[in-house]
Amino acid sequence: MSLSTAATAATAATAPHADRPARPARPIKLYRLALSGHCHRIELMLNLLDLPYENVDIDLGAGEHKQPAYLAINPFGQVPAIDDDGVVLADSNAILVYLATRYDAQHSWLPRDAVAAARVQRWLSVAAGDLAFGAAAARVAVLFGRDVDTTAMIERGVLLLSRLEAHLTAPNATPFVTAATPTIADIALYTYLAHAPEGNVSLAPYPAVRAWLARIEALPRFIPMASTPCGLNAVAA
Ligand SMILES: N[C@@H](CCC(=O)N[C@@H](CS)C(=O)NCC(=O)O)C(=O)O
Repeated sequence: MSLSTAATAATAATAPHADRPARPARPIKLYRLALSGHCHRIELMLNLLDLPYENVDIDLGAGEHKQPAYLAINPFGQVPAIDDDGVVLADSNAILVYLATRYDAQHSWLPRDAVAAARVQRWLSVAAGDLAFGAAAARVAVLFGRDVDTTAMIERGVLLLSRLEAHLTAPNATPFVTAATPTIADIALYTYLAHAPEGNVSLAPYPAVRAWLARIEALPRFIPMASTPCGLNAVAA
């Protein structure tokens, strides 16, 4: 191979997604549980990006997620996972990164700027930590009638909401969590915060958080996750 040929090949190899279509050739398979916020964040992102997809419901109640067929898709035995024409990925935040990087030509959902990208990652970590083990865990316990003490989960959810309220009302606050336009950080945080009352975590004391949730719900092609008559929703009904 000549040097100029090698240089051309190297350029082609490093050009971002030069060989990739702007849209999937066929619908992306989303392995999911309809009541899972981790799964909803992917379905929401697929809709916001206007990508074709098909849901494949996994029966967690029957243990389908621990059977060999599904473990071949995600050895961790969890939903969500996707199959995009042979690209099989698990973990909701990893899938958000993939969808934004591969299909958002404007790079607005996951900015390429170092500081902006780090700010998005910071909230993805919050979604996988304080949110997952706080408000989301409390909701799962209530929803599935688990005999566990949810006090610490609820406290963690309340602390996160008060921190997010402060973040959204700070002098330098932006309409979305990290920017003037939404990013995958907003999507990772949205579902379990919107459904926090189902786990007995109230949104009432947090007007800025509620306004931010409403801004996400006003985005074109937004789709909700079905709400359940649990926790504070049961009290309100
Ligand atoms: N880090 C994972 C967590 C996913 C997760 O916890 N999924 C739950 C449903 S919401 C699940 O599959 N639970 C079954 C299990 O862990 O055995 C992600 O972000 O996708």
